[in-house]
Amino acid sequence: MRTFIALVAALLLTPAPLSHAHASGKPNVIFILTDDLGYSDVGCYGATKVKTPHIDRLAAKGLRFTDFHTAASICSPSRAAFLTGAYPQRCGLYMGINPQRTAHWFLGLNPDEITLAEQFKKRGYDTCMVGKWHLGTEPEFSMLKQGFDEYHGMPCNFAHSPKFFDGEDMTFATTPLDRLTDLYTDRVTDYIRGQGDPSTGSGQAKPFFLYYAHNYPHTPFQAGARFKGSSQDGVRGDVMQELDWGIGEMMKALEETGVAGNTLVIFTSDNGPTKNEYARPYRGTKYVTLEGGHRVPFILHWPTRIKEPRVIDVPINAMDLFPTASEIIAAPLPADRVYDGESLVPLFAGKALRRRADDPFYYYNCENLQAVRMGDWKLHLPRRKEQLPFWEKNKAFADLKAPVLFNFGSDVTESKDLAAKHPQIVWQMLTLAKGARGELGEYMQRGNGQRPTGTAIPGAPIISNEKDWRTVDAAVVETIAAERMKRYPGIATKKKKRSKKPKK
Ligand SMILES: [Ca+2]
Repeated sequence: MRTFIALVAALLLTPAPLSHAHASGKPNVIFILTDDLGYSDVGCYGATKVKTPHIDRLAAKGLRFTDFHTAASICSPSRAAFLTGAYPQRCGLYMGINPQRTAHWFLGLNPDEITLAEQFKKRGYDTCMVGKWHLGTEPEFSMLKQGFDEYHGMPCNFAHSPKFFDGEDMTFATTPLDRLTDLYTDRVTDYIRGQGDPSTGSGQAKPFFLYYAHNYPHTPFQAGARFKGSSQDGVRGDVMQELDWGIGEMMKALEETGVAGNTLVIFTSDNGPTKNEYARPYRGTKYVTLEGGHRVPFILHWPTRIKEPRVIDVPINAMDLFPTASEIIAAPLPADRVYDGESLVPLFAGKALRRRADDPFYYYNCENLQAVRMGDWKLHLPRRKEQLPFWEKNKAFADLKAPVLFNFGSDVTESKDLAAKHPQIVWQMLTLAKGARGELGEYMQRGNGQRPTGTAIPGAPIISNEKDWRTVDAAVVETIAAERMKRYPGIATKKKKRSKKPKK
């Protein structure tokens, strides 16, 4: 009897089928990931020098989160976390991948990782990626082998490689930066129009997942002719306004094909901006674990399921995307690995998440665990210079001898150290940090929950910081160099030119 009641209750609690869904009942999902766009870079988050009406409209009709955190303050690890649902340290991709770097050219997101795109494929979706990949450039790490049916874009930072691809074909040896938003917008809108077929009356043949990872406002950037001088914030502002325009064109294509209602659009960024003025009111920038590096806009827009627009201050993070998307397409989470996030679906209807507000969030910078969040508390952990990644820009905390404790309740700018006043909280958070290091590692220390980094050369050393490459055995270095020469016969000449300035 109890079983029967439980069954009836379960049936009653099962969410109603999605209305206005296309034939298969599955929603489309578009994940817009901008690059180096900070907390106050768009109008609805406080921008004053640029106008972003299209992004603002998504927020005004959807959910706008004010306490969203990326899993890293630089590109590659942040992207790995979005796509795998795991901390970068867990999925093995915690370094900033640069194909020009001796220690990194052969690394990437492990092909054994299950990406978001692969989840969608399991449920019969069409998958497409437009934009920047930055999870390895060797063929072993291609996005086309990680669940995406098609690809169009600039896979790396311009400084790493200026090439533009359509699938595996290079269409520009040097991407015309002033046309980048146009190129992306054309492909995104063509893709949407090609999917939707309202003339059949039954909508699309297949639902789609589109990962739109625009390279802007990461540098270098140029605005298209129509946007030059359009903003009050120079070229960067013009580029922001053009990016916003492109999102407006994308929404238009969804509306024209009749699928806007049942398409979940996610808008966010991979990390904070390079200048603090775009991260305000938060302290810090990209490259650091102060809030400016991790706290960015996060907007969900889905008219058929998110009926009541709201601003939500519940702390959420990048690892929540994977379980959220999996739940809405009814794809079970793979049972053979740990997921670090939680589905945000309850928030759509104003319900609470399972995790408590004081469950910890860990701020790693490459292999160095630098801060822990617990409710309103944030503890910056002691650290030594040698633990820091080379891109670290937080000079104030570069050689931190004692923990520094902030409380967001009274201090969003991380400026008043309360560590001396709250030794018990400090102790509790140091204990959490110790546990995290045991599982997710620390500089020169493996954690028991870390999965292997993807490598195109099996058995090659995984070195996150180029400076430590010199510790690698000479014979191993030679073998790897030989493989590189085989793959890139001209590499020696190029290396000379590049050796002056290491790039992120
Ligand atoms: Ca970035």
